Amino acid sequence: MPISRGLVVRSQSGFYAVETDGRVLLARLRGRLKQGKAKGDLVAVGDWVLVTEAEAEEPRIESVEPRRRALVRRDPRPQGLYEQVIVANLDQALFIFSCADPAPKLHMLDRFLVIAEAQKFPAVIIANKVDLLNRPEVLSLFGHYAGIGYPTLYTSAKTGEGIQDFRDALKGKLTVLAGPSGVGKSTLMNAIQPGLSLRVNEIQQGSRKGKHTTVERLLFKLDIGGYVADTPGLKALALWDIQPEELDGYFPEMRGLVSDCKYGNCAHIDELGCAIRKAVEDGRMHPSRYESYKLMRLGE
Ligand SMILES: Nc1nc2c(ncn2[C@@H]2O[C@H](COP(=O)(O)OP(=O)(O)O)[C@@H](O)[C@H]2O)c(=O)[nH]1
Ligand SMILES: [Mg+2]
Ligand SMILES: [Zn+2]
Repeated sequence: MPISRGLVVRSQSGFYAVETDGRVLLARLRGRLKQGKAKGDLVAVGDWVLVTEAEAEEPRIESVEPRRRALVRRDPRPQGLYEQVIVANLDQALFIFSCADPAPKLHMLDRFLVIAEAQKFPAVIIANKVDLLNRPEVLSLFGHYAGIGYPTLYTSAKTGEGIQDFRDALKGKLTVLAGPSGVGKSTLMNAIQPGLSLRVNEIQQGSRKGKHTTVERLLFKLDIGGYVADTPGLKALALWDIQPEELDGYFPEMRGLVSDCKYGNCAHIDELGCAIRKAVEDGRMHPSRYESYKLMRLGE
């Protein structure tokens, strides 16, 4: 019985498209893999699997390789907490915002960055539409992120500025793209690969929390090598499985400072002797980042 190793590039309703040696097999999960009470998705896009092809039977996924990491969403269900795997083995997230038109919602970006920290994958920031502002204006919006440690690319899909860097950032990697609508995600992707029709993470208004729908998940193959995940609804990840007390650990620029706070359980909101507040006052933490922290900490 032929057996091959492949990458899951699409999943929908129990069927998985597995790319292997230039072929794509439409496979289902071998029954025995499903035994026991599942605490999470057994297979997801980005997983490496072994598939067998028996005659007169549809291809079967026999086993799934351990994941290096995954973008997950914890879903409360009647039978307990269930871990949805949105993308397995992702290498990075690219968070795309525009400098203007629409103006960047940096608090949303900061939420995304917290998710990346909590789920332990690297994040890259794309500041698109740099053609609409002058350089000092652009840097006043995004300039502080590089200092925190987030690589920041400045691009214009209109003038072509930074497109080569954008391409290099995607090359050979499995990337999740996210960003509000209208910032230029489709235009940027088209600039590096014409015809690529992404639905990508349009941030839907309103929460879909609790609603369990079977969504199709896709990986787009890039001609330059690598994949881009087209996964709607990143916002639904939200922050609800992050404890308020651990939030300061997901702001890299706060991590080294919290031990200097006067009180061990400091929330860094209005406590006396708070090292974070002091850092904001003397310019070591950006006020906008601190504002984002407070909003998240207070559950807003
Ligand atoms: N000035 C300018 N406009 C851009 C740029 N990139 C995209 N746009 C325009 O912004 C609008 C939204 O772009 P689109 O790619 O559809 O955004 P998406 O919703 O994020 O996919 C379109 O009218 C694009 O032509 C850019 O770098 N500069
Ligand atoms: Mg689009
Ligand atoms: Zn403090």
